[in-house]
Amino acid sequence: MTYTDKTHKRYTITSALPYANGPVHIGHLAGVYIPADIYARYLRSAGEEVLFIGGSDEHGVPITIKARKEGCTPQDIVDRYHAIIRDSFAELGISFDIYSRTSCAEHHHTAADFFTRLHDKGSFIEKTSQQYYDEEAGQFLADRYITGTCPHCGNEHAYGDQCEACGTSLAATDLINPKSTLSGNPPVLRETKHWYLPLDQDEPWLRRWILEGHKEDWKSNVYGQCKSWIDAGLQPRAVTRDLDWGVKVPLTNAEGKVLYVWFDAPIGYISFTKQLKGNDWEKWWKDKDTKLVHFIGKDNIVFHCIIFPAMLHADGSYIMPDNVPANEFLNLEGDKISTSRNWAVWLHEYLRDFAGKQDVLRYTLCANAPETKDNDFTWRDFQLKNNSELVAILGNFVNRTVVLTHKFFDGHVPAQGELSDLDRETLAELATYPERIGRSIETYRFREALSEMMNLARLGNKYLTETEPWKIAKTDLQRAATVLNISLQICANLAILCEPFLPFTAEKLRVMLAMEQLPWREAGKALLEEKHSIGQAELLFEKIEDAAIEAQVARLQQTKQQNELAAWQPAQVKPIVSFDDFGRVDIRVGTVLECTKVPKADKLLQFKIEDGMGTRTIVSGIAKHYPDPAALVGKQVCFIANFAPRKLKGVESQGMILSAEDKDGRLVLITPSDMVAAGCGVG
Ligand code: B3M
Ligand code: ZN
Repeated sequence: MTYTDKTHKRYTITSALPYANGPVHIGHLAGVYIPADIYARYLRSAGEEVLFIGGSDEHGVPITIKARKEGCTPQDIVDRYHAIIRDSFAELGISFDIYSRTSCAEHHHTAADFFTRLHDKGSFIEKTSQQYYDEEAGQFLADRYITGTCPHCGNEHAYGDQCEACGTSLAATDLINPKSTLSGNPPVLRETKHWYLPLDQDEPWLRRWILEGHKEDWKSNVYGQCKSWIDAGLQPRAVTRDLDWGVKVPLTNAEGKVLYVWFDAPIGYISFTKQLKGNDWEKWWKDKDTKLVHFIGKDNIVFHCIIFPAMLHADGSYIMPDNVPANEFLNLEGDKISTSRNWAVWLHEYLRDFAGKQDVLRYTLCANAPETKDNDFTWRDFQLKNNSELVAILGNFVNRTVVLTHKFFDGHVPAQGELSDLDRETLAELATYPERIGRSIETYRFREALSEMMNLARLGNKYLTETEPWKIAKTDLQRAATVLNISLQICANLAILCEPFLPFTAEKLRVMLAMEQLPWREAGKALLEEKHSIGQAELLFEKIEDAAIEAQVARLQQTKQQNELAAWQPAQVKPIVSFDDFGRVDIRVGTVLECTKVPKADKLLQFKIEDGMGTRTIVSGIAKHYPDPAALVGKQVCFIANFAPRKLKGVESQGMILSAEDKDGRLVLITPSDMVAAGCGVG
């Protein structure tokens, strides 16, 4: 039973298949998996027939590039990351009915058969064209094997299939100054044959289906992207590639060719259904009474709204997605999440550092989900959401109710006596929540749904504060009984209504209240019978201390520094100087006789140097880098002997000591590699 949709019998829910070239991070979770899981859990609770599909995308150039970098096979890469991704999803409670992978045999068959069917129907055009080839690597340069400047936005690191800066999908030949990522060389053009989906022919029905049919119910970001694609005029799109990793093109004249990863990956949704449902798979994909919903990030919109539907349409026997609730992007501490710069919170690391706190992450990411615009995750906000919402509102309400029930009624649900106006109003308000939350979820407004759920806990807290059962129990135990009965009913309702968002908390609540898992339709009313005996109070959430947050912030700080160092480039070379000009600078070696800090100057060291003719004093700004100046005594340094003397903090400096400035700003003294006579020249 749902509130907004009476026409569908069952729901096929897909979530984008993450590339198995790295672990998943909070951006993936907030954008795709948390909302999809909330939707699936809610519909199951509402008694609907649900199939929730996930799996790893194990083909494509991102995988082969990673394998090449690490000197292992693509299979090694996908085996490693598939396991990490699958296990971390399971630990976070993402309730897939199946989590499979596109390198498995069933998927290869299904994708190859799909291609063959379209090929036999004449749905493709075959075209020979000139494509980029790397002569040194001996290979065609598909997709990410080629980079260059985006002709639309000028981004110099656009890929052969897409510019990530402006989101435009590209053909490799569109790139300005193309370069092979294999050899770094400019590529040459070579002839090769490929199969194309003639998307230009799909325009009329796509216009009717999306632009006329889904103006109201698709999110405006999704609708807008589709409209600009269609309005710009769709082009035929190659669905094969010259690569050796992927699903082999099932034709005899196609040696060395595989299906384009974006052709085979969405078919994964279908092949995984087959793995799970056997012969019964078709109703999930072909019955008009099935509602198909794709959860994705905004960079996948064109593939799920135009290309995959065009493939399904060409086959002719499939249903179309009813909705594609794509999210925008989540940033981390104000910066774009980036796998290559390690600017991310990785799920498997979170689960290690915050063991048992899955629901805190689920809560924070849903509350901050980038539903209508890009959004930011910060560790401080994560701490605040835990401490002042989960602990202070939801946890506190449940804890007070359960503890008081034990204290005054021996852990038994007390009887509801005569109701006051406040009781009646509170119960009436409680009754409105299941529909309020349900409608928000059904219309993909998960943040709103979550905040409604918390409003019910707020209602409970307010009710306790106004009725003060801990005081009243001393004079009017019957009144306290009514209040705690109503509070317990709110707790029991929360156990149902928080489950899609916070499944681990829902489970704890059920144990605490000694209740079964009840369906959504039961919510809104009294659920616990008088005299029912509840379990012991247990804290639903614990405070997160500053130290835990500071450790995470420090790790990110360190990552930022590492990235800055990695991006470091030496300064430009200064204008040419002549031999004579250089000869005017008199550089010599001296031996350090004394070295001390200059009082009241935290940057300066004062050296007494033996220069072969006598001694001289030189002041140098390297104190921060040499905290133990006495240790320099006896070392040899290079200095400019004819540097104009100058006063520093009252000390006359008679020369300049040479040091190198490292890329992190650290100063290192220049020392001859062997002892030499003090005063000898350097040149
Ligand atoms: N692997 C792209 C991505 O992770 C891709 C999604 C496939 S869904 C069929 O952004
Ligand atoms: Zn661009």
